[in-house]
Amino acid sequence: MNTSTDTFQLYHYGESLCSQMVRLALEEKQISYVSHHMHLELTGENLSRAFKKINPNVVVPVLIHNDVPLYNSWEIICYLDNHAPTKGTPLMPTSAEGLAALDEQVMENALRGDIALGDNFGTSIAGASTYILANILKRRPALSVMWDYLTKHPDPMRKFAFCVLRLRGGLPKPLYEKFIRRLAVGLADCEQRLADGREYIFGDYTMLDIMMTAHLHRIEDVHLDGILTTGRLPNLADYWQRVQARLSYKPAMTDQHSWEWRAAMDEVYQGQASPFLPLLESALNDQLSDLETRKAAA
Ligand SMILES: N[C@@H](CCC(=O)N[C@@H](CS)C(=O)NCC(=O)O)C(=O)O
Repeated sequence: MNTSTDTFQLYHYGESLCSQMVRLALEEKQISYVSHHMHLELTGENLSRAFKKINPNVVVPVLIHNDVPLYNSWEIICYLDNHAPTKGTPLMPTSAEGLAALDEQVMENALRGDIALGDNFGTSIAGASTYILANILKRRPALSVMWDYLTKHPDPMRKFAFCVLRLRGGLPKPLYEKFIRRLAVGLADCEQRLADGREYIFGDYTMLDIMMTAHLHRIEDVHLDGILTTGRLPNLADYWQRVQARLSYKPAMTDQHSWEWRAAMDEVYQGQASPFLPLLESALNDQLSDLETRKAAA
């Protein structure tokens, strides 16, 4: 690694889960970068011709390393760890359990474009946030939003989803219920992994903890964090405190909040718990009982 000539530029949005993950990785690896903070739904900046030259797929984050653009948050994180293996925190697991489970767990937590919303934990937490996106889109005239997404967004599923969000204020309710049930599966799984008192998901801190930090931060944003105080997820609740106490958390997460996202959160939730919290509680209880029954039978 030649740090003196290395330059990193990050195109990102304050509240995007994938941008948060890459910023956490950059902080953990102690790699400095030039920040290009963008707005997404508020202005449609990511659909502009200028940004399409940087990423024709119009999504953030994009990390540019010495003129080479890198896409996909989990691939960027692996790239950074490979590029600077001895700098900052190593992000790959060293335990046998971690090595065996990493790929599957990364795919479970990633915002993958090749599966439907709600088919893994990552896309479920993104889906559960869409009331916030709808509220931000409401700041712009419906016709301008429809024109932008229908003519400029390359992803057929997303362009349709953004129009539905602008016109209906949210996706159909059964979809949110699907997201919530999928979240219960992931939360129960993490609780179970942490149950032996380990500090992080695979023992030592890894890229999976980066992904979970962004997801738990989002659980707070969508006012589902009451799930951490029910007493059903004691290890995950402690883990959440632990990842927030890391030096990476403030610069990568809270220092990067975007005003329109915070305003939308306040307007959507009005300081109250999400109306989906009871469903999350009951789905989590089912999930935890199921895991206990399976453990007892093993
Ligand atoms: N697979 C990509 C997903 C990137 C992604 O979906 N980014 C979202 C924000 S988290 C985005 O830019 N959305 C804007 C849009 O689709 O218009 C990654 O992991 O980086």
